[in-house]
Amino acid sequence: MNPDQPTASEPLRPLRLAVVGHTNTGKTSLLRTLARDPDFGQVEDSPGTTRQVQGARLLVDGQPVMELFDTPGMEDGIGLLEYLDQLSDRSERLDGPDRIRRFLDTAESQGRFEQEARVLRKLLDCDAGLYVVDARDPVLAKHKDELAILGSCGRPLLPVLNFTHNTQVQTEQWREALARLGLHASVEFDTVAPPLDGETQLYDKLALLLDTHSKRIKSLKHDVARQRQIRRDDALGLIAELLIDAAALHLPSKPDSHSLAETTEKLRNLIRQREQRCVTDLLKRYNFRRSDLAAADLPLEGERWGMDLFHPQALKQMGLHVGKGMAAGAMAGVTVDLFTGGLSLGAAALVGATAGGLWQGAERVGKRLWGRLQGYQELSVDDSVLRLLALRQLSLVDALERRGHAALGPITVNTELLTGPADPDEAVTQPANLPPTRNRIWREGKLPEELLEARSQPQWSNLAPGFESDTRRDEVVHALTRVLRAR
Ligand SMILES: Nc1nc2c(ncn2[C@@H]2O[C@H](COP(=O)(O)OP(=O)(O)OP(=O)(O)O)[C@@H](O)[C@H]2O)c(=O)[nH]1
Ligand SMILES: [Mg+2]
Repeated sequence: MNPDQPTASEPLRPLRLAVVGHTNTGKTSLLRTLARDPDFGQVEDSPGTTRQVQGARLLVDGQPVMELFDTPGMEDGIGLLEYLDQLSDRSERLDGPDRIRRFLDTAESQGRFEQEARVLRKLLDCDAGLYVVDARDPVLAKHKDELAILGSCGRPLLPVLNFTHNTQVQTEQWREALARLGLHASVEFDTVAPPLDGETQLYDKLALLLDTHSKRIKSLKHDVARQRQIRRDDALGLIAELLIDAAALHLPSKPDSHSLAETTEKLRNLIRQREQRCVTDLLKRYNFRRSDLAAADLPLEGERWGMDLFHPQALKQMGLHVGKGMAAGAMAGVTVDLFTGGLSLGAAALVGATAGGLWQGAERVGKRLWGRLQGYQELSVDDSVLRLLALRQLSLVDALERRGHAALGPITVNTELLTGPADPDEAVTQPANLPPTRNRIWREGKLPEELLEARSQPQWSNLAPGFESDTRRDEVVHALTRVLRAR
């Protein structure tokens, strides 16, 4: 039996969670991040943004396992607690949930406390609540009072300490205040830049708190991890496709300098557009919007990572060695295969083919060499540009994996953190979960065999007429995906 399958003792319906808390603490943002939906609800840096309850459903294998409900912020906890105390005076010995229900029948719940009533009604209707805290706030009377009210609904509450990336957080003060109210477990989160294991921690604590639903919560947790892995593999597959398209691209040019310059620009533009397409595909795969980038410098323009692929500075920034090709000004980033004459093995090497590869593909390659005999030359991208493409896209994937769907700011790619400084003797600050040598291999090591093979197969490039995919190309893309994963 699958240990993640809900047992007979677990209810068949999805677990229902109300996301509650003071106004403007990031409740809607938390929902966006957990649901991976940047369009969920409305997020503003002002109180009272969410006015109505709205839900999102999380599925595992097409089956709903959890329903999350966003609620309006609590605004007047102090006033409401006073009012509830008065209610208890009149109707004695009501327990917490009954007292709340009594309140929900009063006219005040339609008037002065309308927002709070919506929250409490939803919490009573759910199995548990996530209490979202802006951990930058000091713990004030209003928070204590609203917690007392929420706690009296008789539903387990898991506090989520949000904004934890901020340096001004009052985590200890909050933990102490929460413990005094009997809330001993809490999760630290940041909906804008959630920790990579943030959801795992959240679901683990929730499973402890909600014993009877624990199998379903664990199935969600495992699914989140599985989907993450699948997303990453898909992303690396997209990068592998990009690299094969770029490595295989060869454009013929007449050997005069005007034609060479024109073909160079054409080649560069094809590669730039192809990189942009990869960026768009990656954003889509991670469920981010293109406007997240448009808000900032486009990734292929502007400063830092956004620098043009063929600008020598872009290579330096990634810690890449600037080779001769890049230094050659107008033709920077482009390799010219010079024709020296004859169908010799030397010519084969110039096309970038191995002897075996050349003769196997003699028909096609023959045509290319014929072109050379006619006085044509072939342009292809420099190795260092392939390296830069790989590094930039890998950095983007890392940035997307660290970005919450609540983030409103532009996507920032921290190139230095990912590749290390240009000088290998300098200390390299690597995020703990990245293998330290992964990107260094792209900077310094031998180019993967798969790219060398692609160089000898111009028909593998989807960027030029004559594109022909075959099973070998598919194999090479898969092999390169594995290389990208390992590195
Ligand atoms: N830096 C940072 N900003 C956050 C985080 N969570 C939310 N924000 C920002 O805080 C503001 C409020 O976020 P919302 O998600 O609208 O908060 P809310 O609790 O739903 O607000 P109401 O619906 O008005 O009660 C927005 O500007 C968010 O972008 C976080 O973890 N880190
Ligand atoms: Mg909201």
